[in-house]
Formats: sequence, structure tokens, C-alpha cells
Amino acid sequence: MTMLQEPAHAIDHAISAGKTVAPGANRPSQPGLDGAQLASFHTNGFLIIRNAFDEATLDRFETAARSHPPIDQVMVGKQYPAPGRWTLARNAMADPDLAFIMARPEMTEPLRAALDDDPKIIMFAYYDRTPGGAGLPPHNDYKRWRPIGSSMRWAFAIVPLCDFDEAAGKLEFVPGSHRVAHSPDPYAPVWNAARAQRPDEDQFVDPELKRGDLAIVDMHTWHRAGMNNSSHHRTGLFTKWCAASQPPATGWYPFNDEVRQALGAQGQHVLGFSSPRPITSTTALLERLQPDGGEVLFIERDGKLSLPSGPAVKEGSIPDWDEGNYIAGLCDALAIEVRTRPTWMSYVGDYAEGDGLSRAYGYRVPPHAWGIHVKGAVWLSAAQAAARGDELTQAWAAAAVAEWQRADLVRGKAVSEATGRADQYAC
Ligand SMILES: O=C(O)CCC(=O)C(=O)O
Ligand SMILES: [Fe+2]
Repeated sequence: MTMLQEPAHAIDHAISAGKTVAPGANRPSQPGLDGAQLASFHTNGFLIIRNAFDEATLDRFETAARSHPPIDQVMVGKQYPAPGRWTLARNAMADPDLAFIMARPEMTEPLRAALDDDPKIIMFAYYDRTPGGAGLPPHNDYKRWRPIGSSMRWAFAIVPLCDFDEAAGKLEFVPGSHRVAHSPDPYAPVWNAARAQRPDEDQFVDPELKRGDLAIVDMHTWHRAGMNNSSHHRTGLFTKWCAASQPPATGWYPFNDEVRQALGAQGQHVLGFSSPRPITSTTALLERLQPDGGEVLFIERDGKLSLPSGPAVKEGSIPDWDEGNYIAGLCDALAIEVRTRPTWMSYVGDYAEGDGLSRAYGYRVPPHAWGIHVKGAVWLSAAQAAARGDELTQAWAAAAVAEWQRADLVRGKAVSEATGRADQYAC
């Protein structure tokens, strides 16, 4: 079932209504956008809320941002503030005076309305494009290999800290370019996004973003940024948020416990994931569909049942700053252990193992595949795995199978960075 020429969100809603998804469980009685704003967001793929943040809020954030050098990405041969785009990202939000803005209702409530669900942070970033810094060519940011791009429903939320004008560099959007069809995979419980269509240069419009505005931008909307020809720094808050029921297919960027603490007891609900533990291994849930439902592959050895596992390797095939996609290393391990290399995988959860976490990914083997045939193979449903709890080497294995089989989440297809380089839409 593929539908074209409808806003992606409208398609998801149409399909999910009365079926699997129950978004916005904790929606407040006052939505953050009125009907006209929401309609405009779905029609155009972006929405500007003028003066969304007051000066005191902007000043608190900006003062904190200035106290941290924006140098958390390697800029080979350059020193801040040489011309370029300098950033505070990764776990830089671990400062209460940066974190607070992420949990402010001026931020969360419009996003809750736009995403029609609880909004969860997938990226925190502060950009400082220094004088002479280059702009960005036209692109969209749906990226199947990125923790900050692989959810099936996410939006950019941008707060300029100066006017994004001709001199500092406009940020321009193509209205309607977010209309990318989403369709369910015929063989697996994941969704597919159609290939992006590159718009013409003359389709970009300048929304005249000013300090303190909030721009909410659909995950598929094409945009481009001008170079900084002014003598001041072009700064702004660039954050990405996904619907709680549509997690990143690669798994979340691993926000640490300092970030959670900086958000405080009242603010930490905006995180989909944070942990003091590092991700130290990976696990695969390889499922086959039987008449009674899905069964997942365990390997029996010495009277114990184990899900296939692998290392947590930082792949580095694409020089993105975000971490959390461990699919390449897991697939390499699967190719050896079970002689199978899934073309995509989709995040299930993170489970305590030793002092770290194992990031679990699911894949369903289609009926037309050669299939997995390996010594010691035992295929179990979630209930069968739970019943054999004493034999499981991963105590959480039955819970992970049940999590993979949840029908109330919308999952995407994640690929390794190397596959993303070749063609992220190949599978
Ligand atoms: O620099 C800008 O204004 C745009 C940034 C952007 O497109 C991005 O970070 O994906
Ligand atoms: Fe972008």
C-alpha cells in the first residue's frame, strides 16, 4: 500500500487510526498549535512561530552557550573562531542553563501538536557559523543511518539567536517538499519512506527567521542555508525531536546521565533515552513468521539459549558526529555466527549486560528468503522464551522479543553507514 501526494503525517494517521498506533497518550488539554498553525505545518512542511521565546529565556541560554567553546566536532586544521560551522552537540546539553530550554512548554507543546505524540529529543545542537562560514547546499535530513534522522516521524525545531537574513545567511525551505509517501513493508513490521525528490532551486522560500522565533520543520522538508557574509556570528539552537511511538530505527543517540540531571526531575521526560552505562554490545532478534505468530532465533549451546550477539562498534564510515548506530558490527557478527546479513535492522531496546548495555535490533526474515539454518537453532515465541527463562543467557531476552513484537510502535528501517553511503533506500 503506497500513497503519494499526501503529507507523510496524514498518511500515517490515516493508516494508524483504529489500527496499531495510539499516539499522544499524555496530550495536555491545551494544544501548543491552533488548527490553522497545524494545518499550515502539514501543508507546507514547516511552521514559524514568531517571538516564541522571551528575551530572558534567550539570554539565559545564549550566556550559557557562550561559556562553552563550540568545538565538539573535529575541524581539521582549523581553530575557533576561524570561518566555519562550529557546534555544541553530543552531550553538550549537560548544563542546566542549556538544558532548560528543551523542556520549556514553548518548545515542547508546539512539537507535541506537530508530532501528534509525546516529543522526545533526538538531537541537541547549538550552531555558531562564524563570519565567512560556508552555507549548506539543498538537502533533507531523513537519514536511515543516523540516530538523529531515522525515526519515521520527527521534526527539526530551530530557534535563531540572531536574524537569519541575507547578511548572516538565510535558512530557506521548499513548501510541500515533505510529501514523501510512507508505506508498510510487505514482509516485516517496519515502514518504508519513498525516495526523496530534489526540488528546483527556485522553489526555496525565505521565511525571514528572526531571533527568538521557533521554526518547526518536517523531517523530509528540503532546506538550504546561506553563508555568513556578516561580521557577527550566526548562532542558533537546532534541535530534533521524534514522536515517542516512532523511535529512531538506529536506536537513540546515547544521552548520558549528566544530561538527564541537567534537565532535572521536571524536564527529563523529554529524553527518550539516557543512561550512565555505555553501550558495550549488540544483540539480534531474527524473527520468522509462523502461522501462530513470530518466532525469534536462539542458539542452544551447553543447555543454554542465547540470542545472537555482536560488539558495539563505532562504524565511522560516514563522518557524522552522532553515535548509536551499531548495525554494521552486529551484521558482521551475524554473517559469521549465523551466515546471514540483514539488509536493514530496526532498534528494539537497550538492556543491561555486565557494566554496560546491549543494544538490541530486530529483523524479520521474509518467507521467500533462503532462511537461517544453523546448528543449535531454536525458534521461540515471546511466551516460549519466557517459559524457558532459566535457560536464557540474556535474562531480558523474552522481554526483548515482546518489545520487538509490540504493535503500537511505528518502526523504520535502519542501515549501516556504509549502506547509507551507497544508497540508503536500497532496502
Ligand atoms: O545552518 C543552518 O541554518 C541549517 C542547518 C541544517 O540544515 C542542518 O543542520 O541540517
Ligand atoms: Fe539540514
